[in-house]
Amino acid sequence: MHSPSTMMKFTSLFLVSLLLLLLQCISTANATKVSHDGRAITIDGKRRLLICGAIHYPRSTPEMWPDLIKKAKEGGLDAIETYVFWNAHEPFRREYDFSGNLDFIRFIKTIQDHGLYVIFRIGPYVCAEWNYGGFPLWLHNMHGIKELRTTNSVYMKEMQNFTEMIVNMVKKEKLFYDQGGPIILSQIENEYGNVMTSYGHAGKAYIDWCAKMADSLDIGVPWIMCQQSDAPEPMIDTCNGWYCDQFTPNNPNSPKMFTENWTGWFKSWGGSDPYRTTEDLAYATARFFQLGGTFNNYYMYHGGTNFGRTAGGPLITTSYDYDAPLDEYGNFNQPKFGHLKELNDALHSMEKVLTHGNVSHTDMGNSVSATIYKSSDGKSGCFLSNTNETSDARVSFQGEIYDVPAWSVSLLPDCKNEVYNTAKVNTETWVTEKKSNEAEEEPEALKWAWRYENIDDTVVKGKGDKTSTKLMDQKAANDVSDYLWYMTSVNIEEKDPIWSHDMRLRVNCTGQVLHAYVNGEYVGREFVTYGIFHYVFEKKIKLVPGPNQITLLSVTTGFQHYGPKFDMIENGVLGPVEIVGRKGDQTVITDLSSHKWSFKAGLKSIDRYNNLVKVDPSEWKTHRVPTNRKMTWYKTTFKSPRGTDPVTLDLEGLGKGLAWVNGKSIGRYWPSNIARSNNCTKNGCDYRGKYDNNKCVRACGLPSQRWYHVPRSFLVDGDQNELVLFEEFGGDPSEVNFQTVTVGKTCGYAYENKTMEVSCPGRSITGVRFASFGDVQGSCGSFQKGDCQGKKDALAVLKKECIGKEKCAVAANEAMFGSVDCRGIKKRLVAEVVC
Ligand SMILES: *[C@@H]1O[C@H](CO)[C@@H](O)[C@H](O)[C@H]1NC(C)=O
Ligand SMILES: *[C@@H]1O[C@H](CO)[C@@H](O)[C@H](O)[C@H]1NC(C)=O
Ligand SMILES: *[C@@H]1O[C@H](CO)[C@@H](O)[C@H](O)[C@H]1NC(C)=O
Ligand SMILES: *[C@@H]1O[C@H](CO)[C@@H](O)[C@H](O)[C@H]1NC(C)=O
Ligand SMILES: *[C@@H]1O[C@H](CO)[C@@H](O)[C@H](O)[C@H]1NC(C)=O
Ligand SMILES: *[C@@H]1O[C@H](CO)[C@@H](O)[C@H](O)[C@H]1NC(C)=O
Ligand SMILES: *[C@H]1O[C@H](CO)[C@@H](O)[C@H](O)[C@H]1NC(C)=O
Repeated sequence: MHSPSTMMKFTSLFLVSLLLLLLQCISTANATKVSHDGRAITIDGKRRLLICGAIHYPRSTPEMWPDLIKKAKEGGLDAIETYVFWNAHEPFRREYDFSGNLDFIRFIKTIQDHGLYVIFRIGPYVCAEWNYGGFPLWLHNMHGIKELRTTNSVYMKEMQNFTEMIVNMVKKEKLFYDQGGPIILSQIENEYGNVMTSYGHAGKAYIDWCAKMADSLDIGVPWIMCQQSDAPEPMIDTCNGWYCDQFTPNNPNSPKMFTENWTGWFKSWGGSDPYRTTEDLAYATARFFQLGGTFNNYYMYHGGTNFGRTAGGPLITTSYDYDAPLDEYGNFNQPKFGHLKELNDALHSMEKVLTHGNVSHTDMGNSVSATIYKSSDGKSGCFLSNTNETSDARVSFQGEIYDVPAWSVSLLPDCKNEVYNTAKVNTETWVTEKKSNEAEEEPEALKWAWRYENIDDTVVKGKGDKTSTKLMDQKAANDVSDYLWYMTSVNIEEKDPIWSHDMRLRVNCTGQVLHAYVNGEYVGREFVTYGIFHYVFEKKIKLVPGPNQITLLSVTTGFQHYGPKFDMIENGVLGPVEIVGRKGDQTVITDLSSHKWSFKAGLKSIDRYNNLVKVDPSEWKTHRVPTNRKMTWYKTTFKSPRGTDPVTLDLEGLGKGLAWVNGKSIGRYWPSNIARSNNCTKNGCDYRGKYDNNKCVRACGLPSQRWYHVPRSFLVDGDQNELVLFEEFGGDPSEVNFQTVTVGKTCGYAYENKTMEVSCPGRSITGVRFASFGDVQGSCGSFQKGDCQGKKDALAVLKKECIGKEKCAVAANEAMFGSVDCRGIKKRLVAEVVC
């Protein structure tokens, strides 16, 4: 007989085991918390419309992350996407770094804290305009490795080792979705489909192995492979590009996903500044969803900065702004941010019908079409698109009239009211400006100390730490520095046939910059032109009878990061290296390529981690600061600019080199590299018609990059901040100064019956330069009144409503601005205000 108490115990035991059983069932179901069908990614069994944005953690700082992510959430994103950067984490084999801005676990947790998901693209080949595509150089140099990204067992072992370690780190912190974390998708390899054929049969075998290996890691969320039209199951094939509306995944069970929707483009040394219009980016995104897409990733959402030596090659600038919705400094890039926010919000309001509804398309002629999504609960959502590049359309749809401008898409979430059109921008345009250091009333010029880099060992003595009779690919030096010295000695006598009064040194160069010295004397330098990958250096030299010391300094600005077998592309001085003698019209050539060469990587004052080596303070001189001296160090102290606006360093006047603030590398600089391209579009860029990276460019004839981001967290309060520059080419530091980046003026727009907003973040509106309600012409900075405008004085209305406020919202209607008939032309309220 059981006593009541045992009975109770029994019952509770029974209940507990029932509960455990139940929990077990649930956790089995949890194994597929994130899954997908042919329509969409599903989370907890629900189809989702997901809008993501790329933010690469090493391109900002942990102090910037919360603000960037908060803004991304405000912009209507569901998820942040990032790559993992192998060469940053494992710069030397089995020597790891996850500190500071490499603390990707902290990055993921910050995203989690803001309630967003994470798309975790491990790669570990990442492209990303990142040095060597993210591969560590030691990998390339390992015994038994020839090519990367193919069925090479040494490579595969290392790739698996790193991938597995990263996955384990993530699992340990319980960051995958089925562990309660924010990561809903992961990626293996990257855009391999673009290059696979160049690997022959091995290519397919390799990508199948990648899929198996990834799958075996058992991460509980789906894996994706972008640009991989034959992605083996269960990998999901996704699309990267300017437009993905025509993309269909290879498996009917895979949803249509746009993993890289390029929001702009990167910049190159010697190139001008490419940008992508807001209207066209919104158009590409809206078209993608109109035609069945359910997952979009804006690449980049925040581009940021290539600190240190992380920029890709051969010529990627330190700024990786990308014309993204958040600019390099983390500020809103308006109108792009606001216009996409409205689009993202409109799309989210249609989530259910877009992921469940039946689709029908109606061709309305002249490239106009209507798409209707209808779900079983009677709800519907519609798109009207006009893909004609020149002709605006006025269409009748379900009894209503709609204006659909050329190359635009309208969203009608209830199939009746147009809440959004990609070409009708209602977001203000911010014009940022740089202000000089406000720390002092009248900023004094910076006081410089200077010293030379001691290069006697290489240019005079020719002392290296490695010798060979073969010229060396700069990658063989394990990427410990931008600088690699090539040294040889040539014995020459006056009786030699080569001897003449017109002798030249000729070097076939594959690196980005070459400096040459003969017998300790500088001969000259040359650098690669944007768009051309190698050049021939040829300069007159003076030799002496007997031994002559020839020293070449090859400088990289980042190793190749993309292309078929990009990892094999050589960089540096690979020959021929020749001495060319001329006697009358006779030319005699001595080839030095297979001489005995010695090599030395790096400079004395920079260690292999790109940190500054401590030098005796007495080496720094303060008198007669030289200008136009190459291989020169400059140092100064400065006051941290007041306030919280982002800080930038104006390096106008300098040549090329590297910069550190308080010991932290802010990257390579090269303000003397001027964009020669005459491709700049006068009067702005027409958003209509297919975009590519040459279509819209600005800043022709200007330095590719004059300003360099100094994150606030690199600075200390007060005047004890230190800036150190290594000037490789020679320059004049007297104009160097720190500035803050703020919004200088803003232009607001609103079509009739909408609300115009203008704002001066952190300060107040001080003036109104232009205001009109009617058919305004021109663009921000050059507005002109049209033929018709409201009867009231728009300027006076704006001044009254806005001056003294940080933000003001004004209704664009006749009640406010007076009646006016613009005979069919859509009226707009347009204003330009000063912050
Ligand atoms: C990676 O390789 C090292 C040996 O070089 C080994 O100790 C380590 O366990 C490996 N890591 C993984 C995740 O396989
Ligand atoms: C675009 O519109 C113009 C003018 O109506 C027309 O001539 C042209 O054929 C259209 N193009 C396309 C691709 O529909
Ligand atoms: C969607 O299409 C299917 C197959 O054609 C049909 O059975 C279903 O009734 C449709 N649903 C709606 C809401 O139209
Ligand atoms: C110069 O270098 C380039 C790139 O490495 C190579 O293609 C070319 O053949 C070289 N020129 C000569 C004359 O060897
Ligand atoms: C200029 O534009 C053309 C085509 O639009 C392109 O082929 C070329 O590469 C561009 N040149 C530069 C320097 O960007
Ligand atoms: C704006 O609202 C007014 C008053 O409701 C209306 O008469 C007018 O047609 C509207 N204009 C537009 C473009 O919607
Ligand atoms: C996304 O947009 C970029 C341009 O911003 C474009 O190059 C890219 O092809 C688009 N992605 C796809 C998958 O089409």
